[in-house]
Amino acid sequence: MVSKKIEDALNDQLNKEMFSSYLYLSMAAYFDNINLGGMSKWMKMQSEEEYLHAMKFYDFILRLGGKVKLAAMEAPQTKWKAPKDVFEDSLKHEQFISKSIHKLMDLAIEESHHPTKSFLQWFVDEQVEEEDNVQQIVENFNLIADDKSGLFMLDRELGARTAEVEQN
Ligand code: OFO
Repeated sequence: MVSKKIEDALNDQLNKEMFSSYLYLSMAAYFDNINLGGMSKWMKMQSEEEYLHAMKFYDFILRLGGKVKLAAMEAPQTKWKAPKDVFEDSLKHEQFISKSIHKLMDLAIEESHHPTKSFLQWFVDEQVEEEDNVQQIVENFNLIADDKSGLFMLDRELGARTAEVEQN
């Protein structure tokens, strides 16, 4: 059993995760267009991870006996001035998603809905990791500044990303 309020909030987060997937795919396309294949690969993997996040919400809503409602998605940003700006926007986006997860957790606590609290804890922890990962990349960009060989190296490093094992 789940209240309409929690069901709506879970669906809202499902849609936010789907948008995250779409946004990261748009970021990947930006990097492909400027021949930074490593950064594009990183973004594509991030996009896939976000899709899996959305599916966790999808499955959980159904397990609660609720209804999945997919909503219209806004078009993601497609242009950036420089590679570093993309990762800065990614960091801002993750901070926005963290806030949204925290608000959802507040609602689950308010409504004493223990299954949702337990389900969301994974996302609370995951957001700490997501923000930290992107923050580190932004710091790498700060270190290399305008150095083209540094950009090349960072592209290679980000292209070496491998899939993380999803839990839960
Ligand atoms: Fe789903 O963690 Fe990023 O947005």
